Amino acid sequence: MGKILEKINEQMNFELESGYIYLSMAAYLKDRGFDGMSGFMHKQAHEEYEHAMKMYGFLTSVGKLPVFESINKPAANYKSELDVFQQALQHEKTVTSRIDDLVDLAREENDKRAEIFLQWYVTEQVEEEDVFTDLVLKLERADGKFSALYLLDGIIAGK
Ligand code: OFO
Repeated sequence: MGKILEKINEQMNFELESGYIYLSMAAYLKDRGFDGMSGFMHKQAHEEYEHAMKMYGFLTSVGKLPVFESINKPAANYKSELDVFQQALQHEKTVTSRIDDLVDLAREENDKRAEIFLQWYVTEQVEEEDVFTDLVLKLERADGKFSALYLLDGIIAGK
């Protein structure tokens, strides 16, 4: 019996943890008065929940019981709005490398259903990294100036 289903279960928990981190970031941004950025992070948190539920659905459909683990406490404070988005980008890079490892393992174990299932996540991660990279760049250019940050808050609200 291969390890891939165990590892997808682990990733399901990590997706939930990602959502928890983004919720904490949303709370920080709301506290700082950036409702647009906060709403964006709420949306990301919801997406992470959906990513986890897709895995939940896959596991149940192949006869593997999904097991939920404890979720680590996320950071409550950040240095700045830029810091939040830089950390989120870093986090997405971690997710990408974890998904890549899962694909490698599915191939190693010649589990085609898992490999095909994981393709969706490979594509999704390209989009996620692209979105966060763009926002980090914009925030770097804002250089902590409130007028620019408020302008960006409106732009990010629409994403
Ligand atoms: Fe599910 O990690 Fe972001 O996307």
